[in-house]
Amino acid sequence: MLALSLAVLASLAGSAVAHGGLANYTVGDTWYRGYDPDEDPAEQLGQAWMIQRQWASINPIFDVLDPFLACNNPGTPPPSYIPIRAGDNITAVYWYWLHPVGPMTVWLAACGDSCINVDPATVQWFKIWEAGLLSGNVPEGMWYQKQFQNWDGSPDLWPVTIPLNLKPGLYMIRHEILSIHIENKPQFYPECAHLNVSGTGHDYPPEDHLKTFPGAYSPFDPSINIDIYTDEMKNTTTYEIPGGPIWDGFAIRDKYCLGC
Ligand SMILES: *[C@@H]1O[C@H](CO)[C@@H](O)[C@H](O)[C@H]1NC(C)=O
Ligand SMILES: *[C@@H]1O[C@H](CO)[C@@H](O)[C@H](O)[C@H]1NC(C)=O
Ligand SMILES: *[C@@H]1O[C@H](CO)[C@@H](O)[C@H](O)[C@H]1NC(C)=O
Ligand SMILES: *[C@@H]1O[C@H](CO)[C@@H](O)[C@H](O)[C@H]1NC(C)=O
Ligand SMILES: [Cu+2]
Repeated sequence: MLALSLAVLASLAGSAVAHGGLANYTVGDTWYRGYDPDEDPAEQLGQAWMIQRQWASINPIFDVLDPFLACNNPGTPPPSYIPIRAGDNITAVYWYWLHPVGPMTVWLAACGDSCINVDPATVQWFKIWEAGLLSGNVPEGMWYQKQFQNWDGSPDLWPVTIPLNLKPGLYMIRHEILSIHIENKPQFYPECAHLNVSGTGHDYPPEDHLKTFPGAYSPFDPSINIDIYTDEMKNTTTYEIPGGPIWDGFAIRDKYCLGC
């Protein structure tokens, strides 16, 4: 275990393995293999088992207006979907993650009849989950991004719940890690998969939760274009996660169904 983490660290020290990405998804006990940028694309693209959009490299996206901010580059769609019931968890698996500072968010977008011909840059995304600074100050505090890392060789697990009342259908799910450890040079790490959501829900978020990528973020957002190493940041113990409020489906149910 220790050996593995040292090996990982060693390999990270001087090489291109420096970032990381979303390798697999689990729902209950079922594992879904994601795209692997280190393997031959020809053996992955279009395979019946593929459920994740292609991300050609582990490198970050630096520009909030990058045309591939939604589902990474090139975002080639897979043929298959992860089946999941609304209310169940989907867990993103990273085999390692290094960067400690910045928010993590999860988004969904409805595809309509199929996700395959959908351009992730044109659909309406809504945020269903977020976590940022958990305690302490901005440069040195505990962020979820740091807390979710394991250094004993076990994978880093990121579970989120598909909103119980979400109406069934085909959706894209987008996991984004935003790393802000370099001054005024944010790094975005998005990956997307296709979901086939079942259940009995009827809800969908209101208009003000719907965003596009690019579009959801401003280059001038002080949470994105940020220098975390100033004296002021040492005194700052709050961090506003970009992209607006989350929609978890519960608020609307409670409004119409008091006592449910
Ligand atoms: C996880 O995904 C990687 C490719 O990203 C694949 O090689 C591996 O087999 C997957 N693991 C499981 C348990 O599905
Ligand atoms: C489901 O995900 C939530 C986070 O969204 C987490 O708090 C909870 O522990 C997860 N449940 C299981 C069974 O993994
Ligand atoms: C989605 O799942 C439903 C069953 O819940 C199934 O009937 C349907 O064919 C699936 N759609 C796709 C595109 O896989
Ligand atoms: C940070 O807080 C300390 C202690 O309260 C104070 O002396 C200092 O002026 C603050 N610095 C800034 C940049 O706000
Ligand atoms: Cu990196």
